[in-house]
Amino acid sequence: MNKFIDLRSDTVTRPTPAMRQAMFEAEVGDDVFGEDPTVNTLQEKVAGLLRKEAALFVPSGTMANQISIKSHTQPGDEVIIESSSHSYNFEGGAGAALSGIQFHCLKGARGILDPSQIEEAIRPDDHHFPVTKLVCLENTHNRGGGTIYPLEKMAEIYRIAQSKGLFVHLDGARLWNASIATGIHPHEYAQWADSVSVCLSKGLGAPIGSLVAGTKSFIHRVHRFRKMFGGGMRQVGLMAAAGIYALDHHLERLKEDHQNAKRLAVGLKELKGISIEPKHVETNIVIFDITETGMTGAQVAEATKKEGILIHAFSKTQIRLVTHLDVSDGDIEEALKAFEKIFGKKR
Ligand code: TLP
Repeated sequence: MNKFIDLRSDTVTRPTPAMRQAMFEAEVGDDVFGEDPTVNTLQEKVAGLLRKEAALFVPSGTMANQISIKSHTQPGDEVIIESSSHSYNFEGGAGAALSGIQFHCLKGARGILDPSQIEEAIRPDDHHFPVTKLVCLENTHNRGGGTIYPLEKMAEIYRIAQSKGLFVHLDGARLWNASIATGIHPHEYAQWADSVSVCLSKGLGAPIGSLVAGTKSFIHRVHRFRKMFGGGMRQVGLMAAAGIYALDHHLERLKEDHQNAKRLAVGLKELKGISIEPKHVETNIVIFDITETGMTGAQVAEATKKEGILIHAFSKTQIRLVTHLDVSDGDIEEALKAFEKIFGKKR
């Protein structure tokens, strides 16, 4: 048993006994031959949820995003993206290394771009410029603090992209959180993107796995790149079974994570030197500023660790906390007590 309350990420969850049982019982086959029935069921289920023609199971969110980018572009193309997005910052430079694209970064408001910013960033058809080919969006936005992309903005961005002949890829690693928080069905978000990646290994609590969804011909192309990049897996129905279990049992409970995140934000706001706006906490991610505490992020992480709480220091001045399946409301109260011990209450 992990003795720490681990708020570093929602990726740290361990499969529950019931999920392990589902994995144990999974029917499997060789998925590189397309013969794993559990993988096929998961792919159909996710394609159905997102109302796309097809979906493909891949090992990670990073692979899901990068093979999508690769499938939409040619080397030298430009991809419009928000400057703090995951695909630009935290995927090892894969866009440049694997697809030969260049990113055109735009600064969003807590990760959310205005459609007019995208419209302005699209290059004219002139031989001096790279060809703008793709727009990447992230919903919820991780670095933005779990921010939800408003549906109308996504619709407007898609309209602009279509009118200029561009594709839209949605990094929906936490699209489930956006959907549970708003009551907007995942397919309503997915309709405003040509391709969507979703993760099973974050809030949903599966040990591994993401999917890419899109048209049949797009998924055919993505499948080739999954193979090329070494992502073809064999009896991986064991993992797909965990994903199916997660979709059937762990979706609705995301609202508990959202309540816990809000509780953290409200409690943190009472503490000395901490700057946070609880109304900005829309899902399961809490980001706060510690400049006024006089401590660095690394120092805070060390201090909370001594109290049994693991956190992620984004930078010298910013901390991120993520709530998830393995964190109870009691754990949140304990974490708040530890933060109070470190920072003290505001007077
Ligand atoms: N995010 C992880 C870390 O990589 C930072 C986290 O702890 O939040 N898109 C988004 C929006 C993500 O947040 C992540 C992972 C990914 C893609 C990549 O997924 P994996 O880790 O499965 O490659």
